[in-house]
Amino acid sequence: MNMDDLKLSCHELSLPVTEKCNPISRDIDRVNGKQMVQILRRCDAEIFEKKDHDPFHQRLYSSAVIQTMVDVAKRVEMMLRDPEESVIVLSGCGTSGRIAFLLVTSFNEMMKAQKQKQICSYIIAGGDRAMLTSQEAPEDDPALGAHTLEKICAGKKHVLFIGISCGMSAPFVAGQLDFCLQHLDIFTPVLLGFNPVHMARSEPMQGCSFHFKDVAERMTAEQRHEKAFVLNPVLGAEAISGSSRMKGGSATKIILESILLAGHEAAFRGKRTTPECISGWITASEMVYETTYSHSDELAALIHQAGESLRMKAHVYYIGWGTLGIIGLTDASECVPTYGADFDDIRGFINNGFREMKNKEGDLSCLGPEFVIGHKDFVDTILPSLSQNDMVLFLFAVNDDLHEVTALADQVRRRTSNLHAIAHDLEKFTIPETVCNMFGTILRITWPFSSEEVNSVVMRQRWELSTKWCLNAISTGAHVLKGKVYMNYMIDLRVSNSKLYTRAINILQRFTGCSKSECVRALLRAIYSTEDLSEDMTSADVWKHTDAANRRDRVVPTALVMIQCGCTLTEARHHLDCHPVIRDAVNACFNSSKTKSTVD
Ligand code: F1P
Repeated sequence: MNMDDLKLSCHELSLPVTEKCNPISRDIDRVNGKQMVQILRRCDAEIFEKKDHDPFHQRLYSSAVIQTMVDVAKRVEMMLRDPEESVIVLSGCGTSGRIAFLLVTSFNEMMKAQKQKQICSYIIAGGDRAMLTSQEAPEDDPALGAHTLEKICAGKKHVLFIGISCGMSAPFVAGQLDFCLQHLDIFTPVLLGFNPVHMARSEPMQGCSFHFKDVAERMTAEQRHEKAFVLNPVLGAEAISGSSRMKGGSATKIILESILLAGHEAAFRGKRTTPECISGWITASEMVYETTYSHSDELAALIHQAGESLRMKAHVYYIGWGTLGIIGLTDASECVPTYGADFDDIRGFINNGFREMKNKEGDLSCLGPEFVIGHKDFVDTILPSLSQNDMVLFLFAVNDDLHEVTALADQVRRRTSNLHAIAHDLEKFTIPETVCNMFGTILRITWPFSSEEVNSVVMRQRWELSTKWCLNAISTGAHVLKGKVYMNYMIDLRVSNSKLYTRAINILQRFTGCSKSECVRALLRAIYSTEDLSEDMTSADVWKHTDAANRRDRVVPTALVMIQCGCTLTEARHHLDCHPVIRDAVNACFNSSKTKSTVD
C-alpha cells in the first residue's frame, strides 16, 4: 500500500458508519440501470444482515436491539393505557422528521378509526415547510429543539420522546434529548440512530457546552436504569455515502412501525410484546424488501427512463395517492440537498394536496412553488406544457380511487406516452388489466395477503416501504445517470448544515488527499466566492459558512477543481461550465492533474 492509499484508509476508518463509503457501490457511477438495481439491492440487504458474531456492532436482528425495541414498545403500551396524561413524540430533521410525520399520521389515523385518543405527535426541525424543502438553520439549533419539545408536551405527565438522527449528529435532536434527560420524572427519551455511540458526533454545537456524543453517552448510562433507551443498530454504509434518506430512512420506518404496532397490540388486544413478535415484524419488512427487489427488470427500466428525462433537462413527476403520495413528495424533495438538483427536476404531487397530508400547519401552498402539491395543481400548471421527455410516474394501490387514477392517466396520455406506474394490489383483489394497460412500464406488485388486510394500516405501511425503496432507487439512479455522483459520493451536495459542511470537507480530503486545512480553505473560497479570504471569513463559525453556502451552487465541485488543478475560482467555474456533467468535470481535472504531475 502506498502512502496515499494509507492516508485514504485511515481517513475512511475515522468516519462514522453512516458517513463511510460502501465498497458494494463504489462503481455505481459506471454501471447501467440493471446493475445499479443489483447494487442497491445488496446495500439494502445489509439492513437485515444477521452477523451474530460481529463483536463490534449490533445489527437490527441482534438480541440487544430487539430487547430494546421490546422495552420501548412496553412504554408505548403504557402511554396508550393512560391517554389523557400521555403523549408520544417522534422528532427528527430532514428525512428523519419526514418519516416521523408519516408514522405519526398513520398511527393516529388508525387510533381515530378505532375511536381511541390520538396521542402521537411529530416534530420536524423547521416546521411543516421542512417536509417539502430542506430547512438548514433549525437543524443546527439545539435550543430550538428543546423549546419546541417543551411546548408540545406542556401539561403532560408522561412523555415518550423518540429522537431520530440517523447519523447521531443533529444538534436539534441532541437539544431535545438533553432536555428530556433533565426531566426524567416526565420524559422517557429514546435515541434512534445508526452508529455505535462512540461514533456519535463530537463537534461543538451552537451555544452549547456539550455535543451529541455526550448526550448519547448520558442516554446509555440512564439505559441501565431503564430511564432512557438507545436504539442504534448498524446498517452498513449507505449506497451513496452519507445519504441517510436511503437505508437510514427505511430502517427508521421499520423499527418505529414495529414498536408502535407492538405497543398497540399489547394495549388493545392483550398481546404481550415479546422478542419473537418484534423479530416477526422485522421479518415481514424483510419480505417486503425481497418482494420489491424481485421486480428488478421493471425497476431498472424506470431508473433508465428517469435518467433519460434528467439528462435531457426534462422532469420527473410523481403522481401519488394517499400516503404513497407522501412517499413521492418526500423522495422528490430530498434530491435538492443531496444532488444540488432544482426543485422541479423531480417533483411530487398528491391527491387533494394538503388536505390529504393532514399536517399540523395545514395548507402551505402560499409559501411558493415548492409547496404547490395537489393533483389539480399538476393538471393546471404542469400538464399544459408537459413534453414527451418528461416522465410521469403514478403511485397507487388497489384500494385507491381507480376511477380517479384512470381519468388522470387519460389526461396525461393525451400529452405524452412517457407515463409509467408503481402499483400495489393483492392476490384476491387485483387492479383491472384495463388500468394496468394505460402505463408504459408498470411495476406492479401483487402481494400475497388476504383481502381482509386491504384496509389495514399494516398493509398500507408495507406498500409505503416498498414504494420508498423503488423511488429511492429511481431518483438515486437517475441522478447517477445524469452524472451527479462521483464513484459513490454526492459531490454536488448543498452545504446547508454543519453535518453537510463536515461531509463536504471529507469528500474533498477523500479525492484530493490534501490536508484538512487546505480543503477548508478551498471550500471557503468557493462558499464566499473570493480568492482572498478575510480574517472575518476564516474565523466565522460553521453556521455562518453554511448560511452563505446555501445560497451558492456547485460549491464542492468548484473547491475540488480549484485544489486539483491549482487554479483560480474563475478558472474552476469556467471548467465546470465547460463540463456540465460533474462526473466528467472531475474526471477531466483528475486526468489533467495526473498529466501535469507526470510532466513535473
Ligand atoms: C438529518 C438530515 C438528513 C438529510 C441531510 C441533512 O440527518 O436532515 O435527513 O438527508 O443529510 O441531515 P440525521 O439527523 O437523521 O442524521
